[in-house]
Amino acid sequence: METPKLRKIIHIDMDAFYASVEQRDFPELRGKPLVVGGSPEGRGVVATASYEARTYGVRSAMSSKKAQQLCPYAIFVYPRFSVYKEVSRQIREIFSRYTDLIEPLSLDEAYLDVTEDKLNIGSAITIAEQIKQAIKDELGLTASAGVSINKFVAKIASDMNKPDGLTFIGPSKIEKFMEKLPVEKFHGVGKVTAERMKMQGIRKGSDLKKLTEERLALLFGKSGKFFYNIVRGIDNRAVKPDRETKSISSEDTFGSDLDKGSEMYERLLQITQSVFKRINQYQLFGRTLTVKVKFADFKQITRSISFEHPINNENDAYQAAKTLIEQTDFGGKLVRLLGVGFSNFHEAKPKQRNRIEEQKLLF
Ligand code: DCP
Ligand code: MG
Repeated sequence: METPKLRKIIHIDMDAFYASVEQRDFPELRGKPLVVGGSPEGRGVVATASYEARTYGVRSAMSSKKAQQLCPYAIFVYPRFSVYKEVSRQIREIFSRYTDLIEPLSLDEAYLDVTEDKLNIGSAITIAEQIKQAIKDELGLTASAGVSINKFVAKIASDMNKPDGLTFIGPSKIEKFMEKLPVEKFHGVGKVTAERMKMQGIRKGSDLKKLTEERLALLFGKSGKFFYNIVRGIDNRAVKPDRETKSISSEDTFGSDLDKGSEMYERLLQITQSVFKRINQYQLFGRTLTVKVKFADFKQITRSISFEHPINNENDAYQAAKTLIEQTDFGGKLVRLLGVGFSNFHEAKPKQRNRIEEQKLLF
């Protein structure tokens, strides 16, 4: 049997994205601890921090109050989303010189499949080097790249030598690499799942590898099968070009069904927070909120609500999710799964208008 051709996948992620753009455009901010988002008076949360501020422990999603305490001399600036969107468009234009198989994950990161590249360069490492150089020369910014044969490993690799890194993990190294990888680095493993895994003695890839596919499916639902394959270096997910994001959601199947109301609300809050993290990264704010609850008897209920304006903060989202979920049997029955999703993004409108304008130009 012919062995299938190995793919060449690159994951690119800009370094301290919003903060680097600010330092590029305002030279007086260079070399300084900078916080984008929030305010020194302690309102709001940090979107990102410059590497100088990170040495004090300032991180994305931290309250500005905490950031201010950790780094009293930090400079706070408001995000300029239109500029970040423009830079995002520019980096995608650079990617498109090499391949059309580009799957953006947020404004500052994307997967590229360069198994066949437009310039016949052949080496994914060389392509990653050239892309990083073009971003530096043309945009005055740095990016980190991960190169491997699948999306999962490429994404982890891009994070390994930040900033300005390039990490290649070849096929012969993948299984060993996966065995050593801590579980919290696995796709789909948040804090809660990582804790649950640790309670069962599962700390890294090699621990997951000892479990059968059935056992993993039982413990972790759909993600279980993914874990089974990925610890063996198998991730066949394709790089999907031009994916239009129609919804952003997150759900969690619990190891043991939840019976306490307080615990359910806590989980609902955690899930809402994890969805919001991605919403912030995409800068896509939805008008429609959907919650999903599956009870121990596998009965599943989804409830949606649409607002006139997009939901742009975590608190409003959580309150709305709470109200929706209280309209189900929530509280009266054991809960197996909770999910929160957003759709109906306000971005969709301008896009449609553009299309109509383009059509007008054509006729
Ligand atoms: N972002 C946000 N809220 C978060 C996380 C990120 O608004 N909780 C925004 C700001 C970041 C951008 O998304 O600049 C990209 O997110 P990354 O996770 O890639 O973080 P950075 O690019 O800032 O840093 P790194 O160098 O670690 O990639
Ligand atoms: Mg980044």
